[in-house]
Amino acid sequence: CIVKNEPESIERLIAAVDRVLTKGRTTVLLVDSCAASRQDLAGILRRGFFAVIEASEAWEALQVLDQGETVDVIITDTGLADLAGLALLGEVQKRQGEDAVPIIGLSEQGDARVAARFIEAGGADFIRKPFLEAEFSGRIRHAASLQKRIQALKLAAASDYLTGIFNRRHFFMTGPRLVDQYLRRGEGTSIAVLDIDHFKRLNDTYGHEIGDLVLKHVAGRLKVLVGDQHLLARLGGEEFGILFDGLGVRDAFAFCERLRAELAKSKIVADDEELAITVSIGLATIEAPEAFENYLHAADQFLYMAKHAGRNRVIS
Ligand code: GH3
Ligand code: MG
Ligand code: MG
Ligand code: MG
Repeated sequence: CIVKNEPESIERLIAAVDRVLTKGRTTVLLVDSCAASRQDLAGILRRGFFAVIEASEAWEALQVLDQGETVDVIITDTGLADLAGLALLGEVQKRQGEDAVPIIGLSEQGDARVAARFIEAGGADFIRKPFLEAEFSGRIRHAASLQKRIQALKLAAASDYLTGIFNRRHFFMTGPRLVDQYLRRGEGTSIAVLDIDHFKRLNDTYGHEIGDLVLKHVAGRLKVLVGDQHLLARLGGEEFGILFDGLGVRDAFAFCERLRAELAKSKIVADDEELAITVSIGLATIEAPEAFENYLHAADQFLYMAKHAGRNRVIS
Protein backbone atom coordinates (compact mmCIF):
# COMPACT_ATOMS: atom_id res chain seq x y z
CA CYS A 1 0.00 0.00 0.00
CA ILE A 2 1.42 3.33 -1.02
CA VAL A 3 0.51 6.32 1.07
CA LYS A 4 0.92 9.63 -0.66
CA ASN A 5 3.04 11.96 1.33
CA GLU A 6 0.52 14.72 1.70
CA PRO A 7 -0.37 16.11 5.14
CA GLU A 8 -4.03 15.19 5.03
CA SER A 9 -3.56 11.50 4.32
CA ILE A 10 -0.79 11.27 6.88
CA GLU A 11 -3.09 12.79 9.47
CA ARG A 12 -5.74 10.26 8.52
CA LEU A 13 -3.30 7.38 8.69
CA ILE A 14 -2.03 8.51 12.05
CA ALA A 15 -5.58 8.89 13.32
CA ALA A 16 -6.34 5.32 12.17
CA VAL A 17 -3.24 3.90 13.81
CA ASP A 18 -4.14 5.99 16.81
CA ARG A 19 -7.47 4.27 17.25
CA VAL A 20 -5.78 0.86 17.15
CA LEU A 21 -2.90 1.70 19.42
CA THR A 22 -4.54 4.05 21.90
CA LYS A 23 -4.41 1.46 24.66
CA GLY A 24 -1.57 2.15 27.04
CA ARG A 25 -0.84 5.55 25.62
CA THR A 26 -0.87 8.94 27.25
CA THR A 27 -4.27 10.54 26.70
CA VAL A 28 -4.37 14.31 26.44
CA LEU A 29 -7.56 16.30 26.84
CA LEU A 30 -6.98 19.36 24.69
CA VAL A 31 -9.09 22.41 25.49
CA ASP A 32 -8.93 25.32 23.10
CA SER A 33 -11.80 27.46 21.83
CA CYS A 34 -9.98 28.41 18.65
CA ALA A 35 -10.64 25.64 16.13
CA ALA A 36 -7.57 26.34 13.99
CA SER A 37 -5.18 26.39 16.92
CA ARG A 38 -6.83 23.28 18.39
CA GLN A 39 -6.36 21.44 15.12
CA ASP A 40 -2.70 22.42 14.99
CA LEU A 41 -2.10 21.26 18.55
CA ALA A 42 -4.01 18.02 18.06
CA GLY A 43 -1.89 17.31 15.00
CA ILE A 44 1.33 17.85 16.94
CA LEU A 45 0.08 15.63 19.73
CA ARG A 46 -0.97 12.81 17.41
CA ARG A 47 2.39 12.96 15.65
CA GLY A 48 3.92 12.59 19.11
CA PHE A 49 1.76 9.45 19.55
CA PHE A 50 -0.49 10.87 22.19
CA ALA A 51 -4.15 9.91 22.22
CA VAL A 52 -6.14 13.14 21.96
CA ILE A 53 -9.59 14.13 23.12
CA GLU A 54 -10.60 17.59 21.94
CA ALA A 55 -12.86 20.07 23.70
CA SER A 56 -13.65 23.56 22.54
CA GLU A 57 -14.97 24.88 25.85
CA ALA A 58 -14.25 24.30 29.52
CA TRP A 59 -17.70 22.84 30.18
CA GLU A 60 -17.09 20.33 27.39
CA ALA A 61 -13.82 19.32 29.04
CA LEU A 62 -15.56 18.89 32.39
CA GLN A 63 -18.20 16.76 30.70
CA VAL A 64 -15.48 14.48 29.29
CA LEU A 65 -14.06 14.05 32.81
CA ASP A 66 -17.50 13.51 34.34
CA GLN A 67 -18.17 10.75 31.82
CA GLY A 68 -15.21 8.95 33.39
CA GLU A 69 -12.94 9.09 30.34
CA THR A 70 -9.35 8.23 31.18
CA VAL A 71 -7.38 11.44 30.85
CA ASP A 72 -3.69 11.61 31.76
CA VAL A 73 -3.04 15.28 31.11
CA ILE A 74 -5.19 18.32 30.33
CA ILE A 75 -3.83 21.09 28.16
CA THR A 76 -5.82 24.28 28.27
CA ASP A 77 -5.49 27.54 26.47
CA THR A 78 -5.57 30.05 29.30
CA GLY A 79 -7.70 32.49 27.38
CA LEU A 80 -10.85 30.38 27.10
CA ALA A 81 -13.80 32.66 26.54
CA ASP A 82 -16.51 31.19 28.78
CA LEU A 83 -14.34 30.01 31.63
CA ALA A 84 -10.69 30.95 31.73
CA GLY A 85 -8.02 28.26 31.99
CA LEU A 86 -7.60 29.25 35.63
CA ALA A 87 -11.25 28.64 36.36
CA LEU A 88 -11.10 25.26 34.62
CA LEU A 89 -8.11 24.43 36.79
CA GLY A 90 -10.08 25.30 39.93
CA GLU A 91 -13.12 23.36 38.81
CA VAL A 92 -11.13 20.20 38.01
CA GLN A 93 -9.38 20.39 41.40
CA LYS A 94 -12.72 20.85 43.14
CA ARG A 95 -14.27 17.85 41.41
CA GLN A 96 -11.30 15.49 41.44
CA GLY A 97 -9.51 16.37 44.66
CA GLU A 98 -5.93 17.16 45.46
CA ASP A 99 -4.31 14.73 43.01
CA ALA A 100 -6.51 15.70 40.08
CA VAL A 101 -5.32 15.23 36.50
CA PRO A 102 -2.32 17.50 35.82
CA ILE A 103 -3.26 20.59 33.85
CA ILE A 104 -0.84 22.38 31.60
CA GLY A 105 -1.61 25.97 30.61
CA LEU A 106 -0.87 27.33 27.19
CA SER A 107 -0.70 30.91 25.96
CA GLU A 108 0.94 33.46 23.71
CA GLN A 109 4.21 35.07 24.74
CA GLY A 110 2.61 38.23 26.10
CA ASP A 111 0.95 37.23 29.35
CA ALA A 112 3.76 36.29 31.73
CA ARG A 113 1.62 37.02 34.78
CA VAL A 114 -0.98 34.54 33.65
CA ALA A 115 1.67 31.83 33.74
CA ALA A 116 2.67 32.75 37.29
CA ARG A 117 -0.94 32.77 38.49
CA PHE A 118 -1.64 29.50 36.73
CA ILE A 119 1.30 27.69 38.32
CA GLU A 120 0.54 29.14 41.74
CA ALA A 121 -3.04 27.93 41.50
CA GLY A 122 -1.74 24.39 41.09
CA GLY A 123 -1.17 24.10 37.35
CA ALA A 124 1.33 21.37 36.52
CA ASP A 125 3.19 23.39 33.93
CA PHE A 126 2.88 26.28 31.51
CA ILE A 127 3.93 26.42 27.88
CA ARG A 128 4.24 29.56 25.76
CA LYS A 129 3.62 29.74 22.05
CA PRO A 130 5.49 29.41 19.81
CA PHE A 131 7.23 26.32 21.16
CA LEU A 132 9.47 23.52 19.94
CA GLU A 133 7.43 20.38 19.32
CA ALA A 134 9.98 18.33 21.23
CA GLU A 135 9.70 20.55 24.30
CA PHE A 136 5.91 20.55 24.10
CA SER A 137 5.77 16.73 23.96
CA GLY A 138 8.49 16.40 26.56
CA ARG A 139 6.68 18.55 29.09
CA ILE A 140 3.46 16.60 28.59
CA ARG A 141 5.21 13.25 28.98
CA HIS A 142 6.92 14.51 32.09
CA ALA A 143 3.65 15.65 33.67
CA ALA A 144 1.98 12.34 32.78
CA SER A 145 4.82 10.27 34.17
CA LEU A 146 4.86 12.24 37.44
CA GLN A 147 1.11 11.68 37.75
CA LYS A 148 1.52 7.94 37.12
CA ARG A 149 4.14 7.78 39.87
CA ILE A 150 1.84 9.62 42.28
CA GLN A 151 -0.97 7.17 41.48
CA ALA A 152 1.37 4.20 41.96
CA LEU A 153 2.47 5.55 45.35
CA LYS A 154 -1.13 6.13 46.38
CA LEU A 155 -2.05 2.59 45.40
CA ALA A 156 0.96 1.19 47.25
CA ALA A 157 -0.02 3.16 50.36
CA ALA A 158 -3.54 1.74 50.21
CA SER A 159 -2.59 -1.87 49.45
CA ASP A 160 -1.66 -4.79 51.65
CA TYR A 161 1.73 -6.02 50.48
CA LEU A 162 1.09 -9.75 50.96
CA THR A 163 -2.40 -10.09 49.51
CA GLY A 164 -2.71 -7.07 47.22
CA ILE A 165 -6.14 -6.10 48.57
CA PHE A 166 -6.73 -2.84 50.47
CA ASN A 167 -4.99 -2.46 53.80
CA ARG A 168 -6.09 -1.32 57.24
CA ARG A 169 -4.96 2.23 56.57
CA HIS A 170 -7.18 2.52 53.51
CA PHE A 171 -10.10 0.95 55.37
CA PHE A 172 -9.85 3.57 58.11
CA MET A 173 -9.14 6.45 55.72
CA THR A 174 -12.13 5.83 53.45
CA GLY A 175 -14.56 4.02 55.78
CA PRO A 176 -15.83 7.06 57.73
CA ARG A 177 -16.57 9.00 54.53
CA LEU A 178 -18.49 6.05 53.09
CA VAL A 179 -20.50 5.63 56.30
CA ASP A 180 -21.40 9.34 56.15
CA GLN A 181 -22.57 8.86 52.61
CA TYR A 182 -24.71 5.79 53.44
CA LEU A 183 -26.26 7.46 56.48
CA ARG A 184 -27.07 10.58 54.46
CA ARG A 185 -28.86 8.36 51.97
CA GLY A 186 -30.97 7.38 54.97
CA GLU A 187 -30.19 3.71 54.63
CA GLY A 188 -27.74 2.69 57.30
CA THR A 189 -25.49 -0.24 56.55
CA SER A 190 -23.42 -3.06 58.06
CA ILE A 191 -19.81 -3.84 58.83
CA ALA A 192 -18.21 -7.27 59.15
CA VAL A 193 -14.98 -8.61 60.61
CA LEU A 194 -13.91 -11.98 59.25
CA ASP A 195 -11.21 -14.05 60.95
CA ILE A 196 -9.67 -17.35 59.85
CA ASP A 197 -10.23 -20.09 62.43
CA HIS A 198 -7.26 -21.74 64.15
CA PHE A 199 -4.82 -20.03 61.84
CA LYS A 200 -2.01 -20.31 64.35
CA ARG A 201 -2.42 -24.10 64.29
CA LEU A 202 -2.16 -24.03 60.48
CA ASN A 203 1.02 -21.97 60.69
CA ASP A 204 2.46 -24.31 63.31
CA THR A 205 1.61 -27.43 61.29
CA TYR A 206 2.59 -26.33 57.79
CA GLY A 207 4.89 -23.37 58.33
CA HIS A 208 4.60 -19.64 57.86
CA GLU A 209 4.99 -19.77 54.07
CA ILE A 210 1.98 -22.04 53.66
CA GLY A 211 0.20 -19.70 56.08
CA ASP A 212 0.99 -16.84 53.72
CA LEU A 213 -0.33 -18.83 50.77
CA VAL A 214 -3.58 -19.45 52.60
CA LEU A 215 -3.89 -15.73 53.39
CA LYS A 216 -3.42 -14.91 49.70
CA HIS A 217 -5.97 -17.52 48.72
CA VAL A 218 -8.58 -16.24 51.18
CA ALA A 219 -7.97 -12.63 50.14
CA GLY A 220 -8.28 -13.56 46.47
CA ARG A 221 -11.55 -15.44 47.02
CA LEU A 222 -12.95 -12.60 49.12
CA LYS A 223 -12.00 -10.04 46.49
CA VAL A 224 -13.98 -11.95 43.88
CA LEU A 225 -16.93 -12.73 46.14
CA VAL A 226 -17.22 -9.27 47.70
CA GLY A 227 -16.68 -7.35 44.45
CA ASP A 228 -16.08 -3.64 43.99
CA GLN A 229 -19.30 -2.37 45.47
CA HIS A 230 -18.32 -3.02 49.07
CA LEU A 231 -15.08 -2.03 50.81
CA LEU A 232 -12.85 -5.01 51.61
CA ALA A 233 -9.50 -4.81 53.41
CA ARG A 234 -7.03 -6.94 55.31
CA LEU A 235 -7.16 -5.40 58.76
CA GLY A 236 -4.10 -7.31 59.97
CA GLY A 237 -2.92 -10.89 60.51
CA GLU A 238 -5.69 -13.27 59.37
CA GLU A 239 -8.44 -10.72 59.85
CA PHE A 240 -10.44 -8.99 57.13
CA GLY A 241 -12.96 -6.13 57.25
CA ILE A 242 -15.93 -5.53 54.98
CA LEU A 243 -17.88 -2.28 54.98
CA PHE A 244 -21.05 -2.98 53.07
CA ASP A 245 -22.54 -0.43 50.70
CA GLY A 246 -25.97 0.19 52.18
CA LEU A 247 -26.78 -3.41 53.13
CA GLY A 248 -29.14 -3.82 56.05
CA VAL A 249 -28.36 -6.53 58.56
CA ARG A 250 -30.59 -9.19 56.95
CA ASP A 251 -28.99 -8.88 53.53
CA ALA A 252 -25.52 -8.48 54.98
CA PHE A 253 -26.05 -11.60 57.09
CA ALA A 254 -27.04 -13.63 54.03
CA PHE A 255 -24.01 -12.21 52.21
CA CYS A 256 -21.63 -13.18 55.04
CA GLU A 257 -23.18 -16.61 55.33
CA ARG A 258 -22.46 -17.14 51.63
CA LEU A 259 -18.84 -16.02 52.14
CA ARG A 260 -18.45 -18.39 55.07
CA ALA A 261 -19.87 -21.35 53.12
CA GLU A 262 -17.79 -20.59 50.00
CA LEU A 263 -14.55 -20.34 51.94
CA ALA A 264 -15.34 -23.52 53.92
CA LYS A 265 -15.76 -25.53 50.75
CA SER A 266 -12.88 -24.09 48.72
CA LYS A 267 -9.80 -26.30 48.71
CA ILE A 268 -6.39 -24.73 48.96
CA VAL A 269 -3.61 -26.66 47.26
CA ALA A 270 -0.23 -26.11 48.90
CA ASP A 271 2.81 -28.38 48.87
CA ASP A 272 0.83 -31.26 47.32
CA GLU A 273 -1.59 -31.03 50.20
CA GLU A 274 -5.20 -30.00 50.09
CA LEU A 275 -5.93 -27.67 52.95
CA ALA A 276 -9.33 -26.67 54.18
CA ILE A 277 -10.08 -23.66 56.32
CA THR A 278 -13.08 -22.11 58.00
CA VAL A 279 -13.77 -18.55 59.02
CA SER A 280 -15.82 -16.83 61.70
CA ILE A 281 -17.60 -13.57 61.01
CA GLY A 282 -18.91 -10.86 63.32
CA LEU A 283 -21.45 -8.52 61.78
CA ALA A 284 -22.65 -5.18 63.22
CA THR A 285 -25.22 -2.72 61.97
CA ILE A 286 -24.50 0.93 61.37
CA GLU A 287 -27.56 3.06 62.03
CA ALA A 288 -26.36 6.30 63.57
CA PRO A 289 -23.26 8.50 63.30
CA GLU A 290 -20.55 7.31 65.64
CA ALA A 291 -16.77 7.05 65.69
CA PHE A 292 -15.76 4.56 62.98
CA GLU A 293 -13.81 2.50 65.55
CA ASN A 294 -17.04 1.86 67.44
CA TYR A 295 -18.65 0.07 64.52
CA LEU A 296 -15.59 -2.12 64.17
CA HIS A 297 -15.51 -2.77 67.88
CA ALA A 298 -19.13 -3.93 67.77
CA ALA A 299 -18.37 -6.30 64.88
CA ASP A 300 -15.34 -7.57 66.82
CA GLN A 301 -17.53 -8.43 69.79
CA PHE A 302 -19.83 -10.50 67.58
CA LEU A 303 -16.73 -12.18 66.13
CA TYR A 304 -15.64 -13.06 69.65
CA MET A 305 -19.06 -14.64 70.24
CA ALA A 306 -18.79 -16.59 66.98
CA LYS A 307 -15.42 -17.97 68.09
CA HIS A 308 -16.80 -18.99 71.45
CA ALA A 309 -19.88 -20.56 69.97
CA GLY A 310 -17.64 -22.98 68.06
CA ARG A 311 -16.25 -21.01 65.05
CA ASN A 312 -17.20 -21.45 61.36
CA ARG A 313 -20.28 -19.23 61.77
CA VAL A 314 -21.68 -15.74 61.38
CA ILE A 315 -23.08 -13.84 64.37
CA SER A 316 -24.76 -10.46 64.28
P1 GH3 B 1 -8.94 -18.19 66.29
O1 GH3 B 1 -9.71 -19.30 65.66
O2 GH3 B 1 -9.37 -17.93 67.67
O3 GH3 B 1 -8.92 -16.99 65.47
O4 GH3 B 1 -7.44 -18.72 66.42
P2 GH3 B 1 -6.22 -18.27 65.57
O5 GH3 B 1 -5.14 -19.27 65.77
O6 GH3 B 1 -6.62 -18.03 64.16
O7 GH3 B 1 -5.90 -16.84 66.18
P3 GH3 B 1 -4.61 -16.22 66.79
O8 GH3 B 1 -4.90 -14.76 66.89
O9 GH3 B 1 -4.20 -16.94 68.03
O10 GH3 B 1 -3.48 -16.47 65.71
C1 GH3 B 1 -3.37 -15.74 64.54
C2 GH3 B 1 -2.07 -16.13 63.91
O11 GH3 B 1 -1.89 -15.47 62.66
C3 GH3 B 1 -0.86 -15.77 64.72
C4 GH3 B 1 0.13 -15.16 63.74
O12 GH3 B 1 1.36 -15.79 63.79
C5 GH3 B 1 -0.50 -15.44 62.42
N1 GH3 B 1 -0.21 -14.42 61.43
C6 GH3 B 1 -0.43 -13.07 61.51
N2 GH3 B 1 -0.02 -12.46 60.38
C7 GH3 B 1 0.46 -13.43 59.56
C8 GH3 B 1 1.04 -13.42 58.26
O13 GH3 B 1 1.17 -12.37 57.60
N3 GH3 B 1 1.44 -14.60 57.74
C9 GH3 B 1 1.30 -15.78 58.42
N4 GH3 B 1 1.69 -16.91 57.84
N5 GH3 B 1 0.78 -15.81 59.66
C10 GH3 B 1 0.36 -14.66 60.21
MG1 MG C 1 -7.18 -14.24 67.41
MG1 MG D 1 -8.00 -16.50 63.72
MG1 MG E 1 -7.26 -12.91 64.45
